Amino acid sequence: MITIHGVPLSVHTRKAIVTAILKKMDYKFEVVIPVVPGNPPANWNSLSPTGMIPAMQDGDFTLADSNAICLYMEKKQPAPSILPSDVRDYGRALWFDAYAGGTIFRHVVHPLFHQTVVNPNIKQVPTDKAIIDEVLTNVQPKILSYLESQIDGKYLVGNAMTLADIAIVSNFIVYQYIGYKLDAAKYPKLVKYVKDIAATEAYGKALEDEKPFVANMGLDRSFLN
Ligand SMILES: N[C@@H](CCC(=O)N[C@@H](CS)C(=O)NCC(=O)O)C(=O)O
Repeated sequence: MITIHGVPLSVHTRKAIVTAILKKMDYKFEVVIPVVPGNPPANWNSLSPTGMIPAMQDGDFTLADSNAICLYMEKKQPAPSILPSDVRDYGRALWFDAYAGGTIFRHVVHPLFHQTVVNPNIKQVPTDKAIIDEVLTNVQPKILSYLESQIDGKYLVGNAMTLADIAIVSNFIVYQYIGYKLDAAKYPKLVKYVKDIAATEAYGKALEDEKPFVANMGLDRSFLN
């Protein structure tokens, strides 16, 4: 059995969980909250050399990084695949995964999450409203417009859920948990796309499983109703 270590509501941990659920893999979950001092287990440094979540254990084999973990699961249990067979679709799925982590998370969700949740509630540091304004006014519009231009159907790439959908939508789940709304007038395709992927069986199960964490942190789950 695979053990996934992380926090279910983390953007990157959710990628591993949705992939495991989609592939009907035998997995269990261990909570590790890196931003809370003293929380990670004693062997955390060897499980996750960066200290970040998620990390995974499969017998005596360990692995960190959501991308590595998802691709490990893809090899271990190929069906259903999270990567398209068409070479261009394959390339685009990997691109969107990289864009999700390197651009959407790093430049939008991470700063918003830190300013609205981590700083005031965990680190007891005041929220820097200038950072939030910068993200919402100058950073986010280009990213959301780009995604709006790329959506043409239920899935971002091909005709089944891929790593691209798992990674991109995971960011917008957290974005909405912390109270930000996607403007349906400006980004109608993106709004529908996120809702439809979140409602798929595998994503729906992952989101259902993380309900207690969301409630515990006082986050907003109403957008899923
Ligand atoms: N490239 C990594 C990024 C992981 C990452 O940024 N994880 C965040 C949570 S979503 C984290 O661990 N943050 C806490 C920290 O930086 O200490 C991956 O894909 O797994």
